[in-house]
Amino acid sequence: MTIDIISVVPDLLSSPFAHSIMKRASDKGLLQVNVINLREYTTYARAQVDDYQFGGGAGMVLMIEPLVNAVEHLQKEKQYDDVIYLTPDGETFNQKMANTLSLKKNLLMICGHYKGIDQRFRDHFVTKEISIGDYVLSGGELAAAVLTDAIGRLLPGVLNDETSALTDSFQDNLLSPPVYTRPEIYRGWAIPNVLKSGNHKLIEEWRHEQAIERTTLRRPDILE
Ligand code: 6GU
Repeated sequence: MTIDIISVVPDLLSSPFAHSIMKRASDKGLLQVNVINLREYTTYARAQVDDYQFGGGAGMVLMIEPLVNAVEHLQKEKQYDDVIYLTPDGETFNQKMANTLSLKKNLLMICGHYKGIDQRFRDHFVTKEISIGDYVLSGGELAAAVLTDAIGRLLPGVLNDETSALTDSFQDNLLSPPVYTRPEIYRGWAIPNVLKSGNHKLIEEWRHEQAIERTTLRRPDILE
């Protein structure tokens, strides 16, 4: 899968995919992330990509022309399944959307900045608008990194243990149960006995109960 990300601050996206699971995904050739600098696609002087908004008001708006230049240039190489604009007024991202997007071949993400982007680009080029939550970030880059991570780790072969994405929180509308590792007792705090029982059926039952209890307490809204 490829994810292309258009940004005016491409440096913000140099590190998130260079480590850990995202690095493994790209080393294995399962996920290719390309960050595109919008300023390379402007014809305006001094690499200008934004301007004041018509009608007045504070804040700059990304101009349509550099965005279209960039998208149409990229579209010569590949066809995108979706052109995603990251914006606080988009649909709130969740695990189900990550699952759906992980089945696509080529995604293009557009990061806005300042007051956003010219509405005509949204009307004519964007196919999905996504937010990562009800708060405002200074740009779409961190949101694009969040989506790319959530999608990338779902690609077959990215995680070592293929079952581990299936047991994630949210994957079955339940939060994950507690987990423990060595030492067995720390400062007198012991791990639950059942985890040492060797009885896999009992352990699975306990984990399921814990997941239900945790979800009931913390996120009754997602419980089916
Ligand atoms: Cl996708 N962008 C920005 N700028 N702020 C956000 C967001 C996206 N999602 C939540 N807040």
